[in-house]
Amino acid sequence: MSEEELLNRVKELLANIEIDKVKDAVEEALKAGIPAIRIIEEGLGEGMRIVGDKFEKGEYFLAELVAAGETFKEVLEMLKPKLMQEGKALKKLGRVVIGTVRGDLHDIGKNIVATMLESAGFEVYDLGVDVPPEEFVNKAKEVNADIVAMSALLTTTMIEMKNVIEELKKAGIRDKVKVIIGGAPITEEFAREIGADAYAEDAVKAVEVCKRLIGK
Ligand code: B1M
Repeated sequence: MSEEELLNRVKELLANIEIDKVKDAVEEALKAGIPAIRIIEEGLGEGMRIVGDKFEKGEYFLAELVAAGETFKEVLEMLKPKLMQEGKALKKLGRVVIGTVRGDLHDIGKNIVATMLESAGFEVYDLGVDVPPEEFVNKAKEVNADIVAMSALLTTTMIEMKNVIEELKKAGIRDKVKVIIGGAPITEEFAREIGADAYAEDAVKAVEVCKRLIGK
């Protein structure tokens, strides 16, 4: 099978919730020498987009969303060592505090961004999901963060990003940290609107942008 066919297979299996077969297909793609980040973005990520579309159309229900989400997370764990190796980080670039904002439990994309940043050489403090603004601020102060990175997947929770920026201002550290935001509903325009320093559409861009933000 060609690289395209192998990636397409990963995508289709996840999209069709053929959970048992996804890991084998990922193993096969790895054996064929396809980089882990391509398997994540072009295989699993694309498959997940189809799952989301089907959920929206009422063809899939929460059970399918959960099954696809858990599978994605398990495969991500499996690919993490490979991702780290591909990044070949040699030195620490800076400290990043990352989390999914309050009210939001989606963490797959955030986990990919965190892993990619770590593999690129950033020291990453992952606060998990449903993170209240004070927690972002406290951790940023505690570790003397260079960057605060936020993820949101729901249109109803995007606004929490603004609240975090406000809290950073109140704590007097807004000018000491750079703020990057991302997630499916987020746009460059929204980032500008709420006063974030940057937006990245995917994990690869997030690494590029974070390096730029700290002048590397
Ligand atoms: Co939910 N969900 N979900 N969900 N879910 C969406 C987001 C939705 C778009 C599905 C749909 O209707 N089409 C919809 C939101 C609609 C809206 O807001 N307008 C939705 C809904 C409605 C819900 C619930 C409300 C459903 C319910 O209970 N009735 C509920 C909310 C729970 C909550 O958070 N409070 C819910 C729950 C769940 C599960 C728990 C079942 C599960 C999440 C499991 C988990 O994360 N551990 C889930 C899933 C899996 C999805 C979809 C299908 C897939 C999300 C995903 O993991 N994508 C999603 C549909 C979709 O997004 N198309 C959907 C793969 C991942 C790699 O992509 O997260 O976009 P993504 O990350 C990308 C980029 O966005 C970017 O880089 C990543 C890698 O390239 N990125 C960043 C992300 N964060 C970044 C940060 C950065 C930079 C880039 O800088 C800091």
